[in-house]
Amino acid sequence: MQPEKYKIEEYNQRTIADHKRRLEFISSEVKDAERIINMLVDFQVAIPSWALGTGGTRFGRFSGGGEPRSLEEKIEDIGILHALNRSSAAISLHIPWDIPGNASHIKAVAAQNGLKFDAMNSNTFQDQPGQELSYKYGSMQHVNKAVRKQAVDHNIEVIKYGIELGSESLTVWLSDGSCFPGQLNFRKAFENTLESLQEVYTAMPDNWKMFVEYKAFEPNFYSMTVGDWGQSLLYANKLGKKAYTLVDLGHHLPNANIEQIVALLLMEGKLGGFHFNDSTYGDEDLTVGSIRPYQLFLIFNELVDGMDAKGMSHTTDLGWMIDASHNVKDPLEDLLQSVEAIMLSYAQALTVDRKKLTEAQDCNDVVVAQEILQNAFRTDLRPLVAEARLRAGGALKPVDLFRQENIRQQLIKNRGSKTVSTGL
Ligand SMILES: [Mn+2]
Repeated sequence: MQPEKYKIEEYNQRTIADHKRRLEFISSEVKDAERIINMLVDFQVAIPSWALGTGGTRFGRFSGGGEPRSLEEKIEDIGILHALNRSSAAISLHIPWDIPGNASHIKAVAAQNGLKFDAMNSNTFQDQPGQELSYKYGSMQHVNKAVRKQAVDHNIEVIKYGIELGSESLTVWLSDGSCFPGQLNFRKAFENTLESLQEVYTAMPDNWKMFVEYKAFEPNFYSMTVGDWGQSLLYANKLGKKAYTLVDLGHHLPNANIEQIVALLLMEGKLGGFHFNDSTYGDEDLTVGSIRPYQLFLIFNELVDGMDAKGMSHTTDLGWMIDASHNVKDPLEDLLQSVEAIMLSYAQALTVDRKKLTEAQDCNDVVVAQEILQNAFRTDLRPLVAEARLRAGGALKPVDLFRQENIRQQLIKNRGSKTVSTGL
């Protein structure tokens, strides 16, 4: 199903003259264009196995058809994305929605598509068919030790799957919390959760990382037991050096200053992973950069600044993943747009003149500081992002090629129009 190499090359040839003209202009405007292009080529964003179908709503789901019916087909979908943009070289698996029954076969399918396995994701926010004890009142926080043990055992099972696939990290997102005052003893809930996480932490190989993801509300609406970055950081610090906080852009209270959170977590050496999406109100999981592109840029500005201050590798020292869902767009087109928005914000952050910004900050020149950031944000760097794709063998305009090649129609022909992918 992947567009063939020669088709991508033919397509690129048709618009290469326009592209080269734009590239030449921007390369003369921006310092270090060549360095930025090379960094963009290296930067990869993982796609979660649950983002390839329609979902993310508790109301109607409207399948666009051709949704993947199996883990193999999900990998195939990400292979299509990666062939088009050369920036989606990893898949993040969710257990039990996508159990790799035959690990060596699944690894081979991934390798054929040029993909690696990013963080593994456990699920104790739903009861599975045949599950002995219920998570209705929480999992790792539960007042009953047997429920906590079931949640711990599940996470250890997820680690085992991950080891077989070559993954090196586990993301734990807990929906634990309470819906009403008095329902929960906050301290006991925290201590039970910490004890459970410690058992999982101990079961992780030494080269693994644990990402503790927080969320302000939903599905619990009065308290969340890992509700914000402070709580996540508490767990991560108590667990040890393999534990980190994971920031999901949609998991904050409205108007939270996420860029400041990112800066301080990096300063503490405790930012481990990142989930990209966008939202207006809460956790709508919309296309990255579709609502607040300036905020996304400001976050990347802190990411680049904070990683450079610690001598971290942009490509390997943080786990980058999209965590979005789609109900009105084609999921693959949506993901192509999301990756493009991430690359663009990253590129803009790389152009910020940090020396001048520091000078402006040191003499309290608020106006110049703002000018420096907004100048970077308002410079159109799309030709640099397109050039990085071109050099890596991708398409100059991935969404356009996806449509011209009728890829969705081919998927519908192969898989049917009534398929539903597993996920939320
Ligand atoms: Mn997330």
